Amino acid sequence: MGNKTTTSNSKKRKQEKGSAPNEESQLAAGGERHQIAGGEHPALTTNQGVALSDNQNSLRANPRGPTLLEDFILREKITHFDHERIPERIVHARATGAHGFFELTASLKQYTTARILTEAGEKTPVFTRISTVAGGAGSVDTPRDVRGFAVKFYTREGNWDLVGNNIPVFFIQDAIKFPDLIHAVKMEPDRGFPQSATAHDTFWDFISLTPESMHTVMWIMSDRTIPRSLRMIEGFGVHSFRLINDAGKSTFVKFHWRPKLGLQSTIWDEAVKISGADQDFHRRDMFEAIAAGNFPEWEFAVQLFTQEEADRFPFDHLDATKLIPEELVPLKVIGRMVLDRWPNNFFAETEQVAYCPTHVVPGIDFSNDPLLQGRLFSYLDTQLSRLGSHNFHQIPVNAPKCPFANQQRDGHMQMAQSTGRVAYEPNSLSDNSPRETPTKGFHSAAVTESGEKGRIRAESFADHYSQARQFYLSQTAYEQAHIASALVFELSKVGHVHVREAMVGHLRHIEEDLANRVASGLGFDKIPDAPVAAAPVQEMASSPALRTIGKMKNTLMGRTIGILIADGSDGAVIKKIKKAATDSGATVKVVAPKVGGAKLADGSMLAADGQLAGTPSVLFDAVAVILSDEGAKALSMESAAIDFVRDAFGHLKAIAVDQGGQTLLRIAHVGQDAGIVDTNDKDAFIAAAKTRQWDREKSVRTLA
Ligand code: HDE
Repeated sequence: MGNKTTTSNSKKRKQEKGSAPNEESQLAAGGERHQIAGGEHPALTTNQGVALSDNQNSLRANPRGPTLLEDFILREKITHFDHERIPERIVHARATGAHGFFELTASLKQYTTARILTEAGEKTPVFTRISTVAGGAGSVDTPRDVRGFAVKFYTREGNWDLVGNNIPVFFIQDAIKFPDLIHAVKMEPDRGFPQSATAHDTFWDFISLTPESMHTVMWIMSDRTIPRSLRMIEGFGVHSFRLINDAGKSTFVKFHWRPKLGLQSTIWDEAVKISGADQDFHRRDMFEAIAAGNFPEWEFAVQLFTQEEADRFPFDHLDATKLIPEELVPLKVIGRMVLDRWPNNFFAETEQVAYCPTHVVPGIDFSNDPLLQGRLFSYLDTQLSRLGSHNFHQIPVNAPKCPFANQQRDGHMQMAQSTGRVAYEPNSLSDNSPRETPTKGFHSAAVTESGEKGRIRAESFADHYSQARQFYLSQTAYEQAHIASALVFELSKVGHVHVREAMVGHLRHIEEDLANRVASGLGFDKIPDAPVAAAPVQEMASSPALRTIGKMKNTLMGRTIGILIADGSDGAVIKKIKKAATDSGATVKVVAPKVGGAKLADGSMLAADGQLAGTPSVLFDAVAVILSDEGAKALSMESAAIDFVRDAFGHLKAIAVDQGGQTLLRIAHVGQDAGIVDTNDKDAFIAAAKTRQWDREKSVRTLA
């Protein structure tokens, strides 16, 4: 018989930490442990606990003959493998998840009975999953896309799922349009592309025919949808919800997450290149941050308002295409979330976690937002097809961490063994069967509903442009240019000219100057007509809170600096820059032509964290280029080195250079500005590394 792994059996059984789950199968397999390559291992068994003697060869009729049907070991292994996948989510398939905790810092006792929001100082475990929307599970991390922001709070009163996005508004007002929206944005059904991109005909065709999407279009064309890190995005519950207090009084609430590291985005060209350099850029960033103990953290805040206040808003808060400006209803910070534990197993947790907006606890209730109302149906339905059973709540990542009991029984993959003869309520046969809890149980808000039934869009939902205009006008000039350029880029990928024209027509209602810039970027010789607006455009106060640029924190915490070196680099300069960066909280990575490292001027070797060809500057927030004259000469022949500095410059990053570094910049035709700093001035470099060199942008690309 062919190759066999040699195993020497060890009779001695050792009680090991973490071996408990395998204990039974080990006993079934004769309690034997096998020694391979010096370690002690439990017996490899079938799912029935039968030890395998050979995991390298299937059972053959003779050494060169057919494989036998009786090989139950082969069949069990292959069949299980064949069924390893469950359907991926139709939206939000690609994601990163992590465990952590939520800590309430200010009580909302006056507004709600929900214990998670009333006991300041109390910590509640969470599982948070951050996703892209359009791409499949294996797509890249950095397309232009909304990010899902879903948090499962395992409260003492049941699970509460806050299933939101990193953008506070949505494309559509009514759930009945969701399948159309998603069919339009996903890869086109006849050709199967583009994967994970809005820049194609069907998406913009749908959008151009859906004026209500214009506000969200402004957000997705902004840099919010190309985040630098999942640790640097905001989160929003989007819809209005209700809080209910012990007197039964309800107050409307919007939920917000604000990242401790501040907001930061990439430059579009940078995001595109990151997709090539590291498809898992965001997942890896989160993994490495948690492993290093730099736990991602967000503030949790609420906007609270009454029905009377809502009646005075110049928009309808039940319309998910509208937000409530912070200047109108300020945010009240009431807690924080820290993600401090990576899942043990990606499939078991990040893939199988099942969020449902219907998962609320007593004291929290829904509003009449017609988008939310549709979601209240969709998520449970989705879980049934993805996870295959009504018992999905028994999967550990989904199970409440508080006791739960009812008379629901049996079903596919039932794990619980309920006891006793009673499986109904009411009953008089059991003293300890679960009963309803009239006072503390879940109550819906007592609201009076009246009016005529029908398939009607409320008139108060008719204003589609005012907040889109407010968003655009609230941005800095740099951000406005990015929005205009993103629109030009996306619409340039649309083959149908009438769709491009229709979009520019809508932009005229948002801001005439924006429409002109996009029309010019698309090469139109005349500006298309604007469609008839369903409601007049209102002038709204500028809201600086809607910007990204001002929300970048003046820190290097959570950021990474790359140092490019080669043979002959000056070790003392490298050390100085490295220390200044790490003292400011940054992570530092050394990049060299060979991963083994470079031989420094003093003859010592410095190992690299990345090889130049595979570690472009797009992976860093700022770079230092520390080279000897010979090193610079050698690197001038390497396109990866030229790209390293050209891209760092083009992506508006600070660059620290010594004399050799300057030589490389010259060869790469990289100009000089305030963001190019001598390595002798480490403080100037650290200050420049904390931001982007926005003023440089006009010198490196033509924006719309
Ligand atoms: Fe979702 N959405 N959605 N959605 N959504 C799903 O549920 C749906 C909407 C959001 O990390 C699905 O379990 C409908 C708004 C996130 O597992 C599905 C409508 C917002 C996630 C579904 C919406 C979201 C989902 C697919 C229109 C922001 C990922 C897999 C009424 C407030 C959760 C799943 C995770 C996932 C339906 C609109 C956020 C198909 C019908 C608005 C973050 O059930």
